[in-house]
Amino acid sequence: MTQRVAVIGAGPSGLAQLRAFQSAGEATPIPEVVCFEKQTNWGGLWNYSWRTGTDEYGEPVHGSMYRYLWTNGPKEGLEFADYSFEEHFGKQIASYPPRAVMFDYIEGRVKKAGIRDWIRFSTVVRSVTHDPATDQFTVTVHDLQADRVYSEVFDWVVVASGHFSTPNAPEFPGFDRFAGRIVHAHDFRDACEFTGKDVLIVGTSYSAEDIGSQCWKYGCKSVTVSYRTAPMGFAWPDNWAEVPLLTHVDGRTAHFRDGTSRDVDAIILCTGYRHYFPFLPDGLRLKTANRLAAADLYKGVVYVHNPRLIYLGMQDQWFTFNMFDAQAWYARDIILGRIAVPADTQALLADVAEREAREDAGNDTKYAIKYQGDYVKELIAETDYPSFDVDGACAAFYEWKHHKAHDIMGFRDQSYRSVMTGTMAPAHHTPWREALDDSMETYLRN
Ligand code: FAD
Ligand code: NA7
Repeated sequence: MTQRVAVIGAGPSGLAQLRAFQSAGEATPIPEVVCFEKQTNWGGLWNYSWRTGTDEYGEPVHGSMYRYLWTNGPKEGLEFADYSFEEHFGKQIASYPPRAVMFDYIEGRVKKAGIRDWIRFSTVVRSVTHDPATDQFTVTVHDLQADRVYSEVFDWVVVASGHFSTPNAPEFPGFDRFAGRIVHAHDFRDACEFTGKDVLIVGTSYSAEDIGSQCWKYGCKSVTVSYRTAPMGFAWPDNWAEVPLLTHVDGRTAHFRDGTSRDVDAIILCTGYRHYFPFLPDGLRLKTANRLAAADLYKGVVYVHNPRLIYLGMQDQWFTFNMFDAQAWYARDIILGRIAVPADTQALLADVAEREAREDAGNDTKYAIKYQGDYVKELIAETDYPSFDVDGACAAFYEWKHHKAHDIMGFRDQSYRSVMTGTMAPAHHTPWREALDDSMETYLRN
């Protein structure tokens, strides 16, 4: 009987899985692949929604992306090896595309592959159970449009539901009486809401940096960033400050660990996200921190406690789309029986322990980028995913880090060379700080 594979989520990771099977299917029989996607369209986080809180069906809104978002790293680090930007746009484009441009690119590859009808949209996975007797999974879903709950049986389950969607939202004393808006990055949509305002940001990672920069670009009065561990330390504009951790708020006044205080109009919690899988029981649910060597995943993809359960894209990410591809091709070849997974759980756990130790051995960004680059190389060496110059992609990331250190509000004006086609990206027609219109039409007008 044909094997059945359930893929949960049609974001970049889930779509990579579909594309991996479709490409193998040109030459060999493949399992029946069914992808369940709770949103009405594909693209995952790149499928922008104005909604926050709950969606039209009462489901938690998945989207964490906001208007005016441009990629926070160069596109040359994430390019698909089987579908270049030049193939999609008919020309090379600048290096930091806005979200709509990226969505178009993601969509272009899967439209070409013709796999849309493998996906059941507006269908949320409610539960997955595993029967040890048959070694099969029962996946129960809710077709939100038809308002129908049903179950189907699968031989493999691929969890590609993302992990930057459920907020980690700490509370600080006085929040319940704060005289302004408190919002987590997950619900941030339009920086213009903060024009003319004094904004406090808690957190110092990518969301803090980018949401603060957006607020600055669209005319907020000031940005104060509160750090728990260390400041970001960039050469920020004059109306920025980095201060120690928030201790409490009193009315509109925010107080910090060093005894200083400031009046602020709004607080944006850029405090990260949680790996959250409400549809998985204890025995199948991944529990990991946001790190490069995710816990309990052999080769970063196979769940060690049940090797027929695959997780994609669960790592913290330097590499994204082409890493998800590397994982998806690898998972596909396990499912097709081309790659063997050791039967011994101890061997799987040893693989995880080795990855964790190697990650922990480094303490700088360059090490982390190379670490993840090596991981991508390791996986693509074992499949027919088109090989590419991963070291060249790492070099683009190193340059990007350098450009950020040099000019945090200007790094997006830089260009890099594609490791897929060898062409240099053109300079964008407008400096990022002056480019207020993030539409695809405007961006591509080079
Ligand atoms: P997601 O994109 O999150 O997709 C998961 C999909 O699963 C969604 O479509 C969701 O609806 C679906 N789903 C979830 N639960 C269920 C369920 N129970 N049933 C059915 N479907 C379900 N990466 C970059 O490379 N460059 C960037 O500039 C960049 N910027 C980012 C900015 C923000 C604000 C965030 C939050 C992330 C950013 N990322 C960026 C990283 C991002 O994680 C990846 O680019 C990518 O979107 C991850 O793909 P994914 O498919 O793993 O997850
Ligand atoms: P990250 O990268 O997980 O960073 C979370 C940040 O939040 C980090 O600076 C943490 O500080 C901080 N944090 C977490 N909990 C707290 C509490 N309780 N108090 C203060 N500060 C806290 O999440 P991001 O949203 O920035 O990035 C996620 C993805 O979105 C990323 O891939 C981007 O592409 C976009 P710490 O340094 O641990 O002290």
